[in-house]
Amino acid sequence: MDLRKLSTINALSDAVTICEFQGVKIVRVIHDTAEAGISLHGGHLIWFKPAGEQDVIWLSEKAEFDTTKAIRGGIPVCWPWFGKAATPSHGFARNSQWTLKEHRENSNGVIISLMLEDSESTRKMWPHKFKNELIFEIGTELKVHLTSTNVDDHSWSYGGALHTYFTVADINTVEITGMGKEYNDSTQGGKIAEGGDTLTFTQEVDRVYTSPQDIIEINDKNNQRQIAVENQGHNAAVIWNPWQELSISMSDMADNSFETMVCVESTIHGQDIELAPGQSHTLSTLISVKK
Ligand code: TA6
Repeated sequence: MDLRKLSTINALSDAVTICEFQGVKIVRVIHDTAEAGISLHGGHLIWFKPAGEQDVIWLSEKAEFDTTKAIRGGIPVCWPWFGKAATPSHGFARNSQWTLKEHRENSNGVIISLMLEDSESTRKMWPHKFKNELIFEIGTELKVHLTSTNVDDHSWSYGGALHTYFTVADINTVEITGMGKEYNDSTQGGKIAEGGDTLTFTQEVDRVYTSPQDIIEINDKNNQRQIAVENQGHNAAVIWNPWQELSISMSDMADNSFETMVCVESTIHGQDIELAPGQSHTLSTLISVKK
């Protein structure tokens, strides 16, 4: 199913329409500068394609769309914890129904803003009141900002990630720079390790880089392009490729689909962000393509 061609159920403006797939509502953006799709289930961006460019974001051909599961690919919003720190894995935000709050557009692009607030069901998993605003700036570049606000009467802390899956032509020829040297190796129980300036892939990579530079670059040689990832409000960058064995074990990934993806994630890990009542913090990722 080509999600971009779903029939419109509601046209909100020249550039923004709502469509639906298997009960999942998708905000579809078609603008002179770019095209994008954002699932309200998970607040999850599922495609982004600047005009005249190939897709930048990877979505699994076996991604499952139902309102109970996280979507494989895109930009999962992992919140209020990263990974298996608690259940469900990567938090509940990527499995929650977000609300479309605002859409705006001009000749530079389109801004979509979504909201997620605590509810009885979130408070059962995490006993705090919060307000999350997720802003997507869609144009020749993609900017995603997740602002979390403490609306409770006590402090709380959180971790998480904008867990972006990028499309690459062939993982075997991809080089990543800017992630820094020190990392915790999640394939070795979080062992602290040190790598070189350039990361290449010959097996599963699951690393939490603890002192990334301002910009991480994915050199996608076979596509003859570089993708620059500028993260803000983070304290780590996770880089992940599951390689073959793990892909085979995952029902929502095709056996060889690891060859065309890599995750570079704007991450809050280890040291959570603590917010006093009324305080906010923003986690961002800014994505651009260079030739
Ligand atoms: O970000 C890397 C990671 O935490 C890996 O350890 C891997 O499990 C991946 O995320 C996907 O997690 P998920 O819960 O979506 O299967």
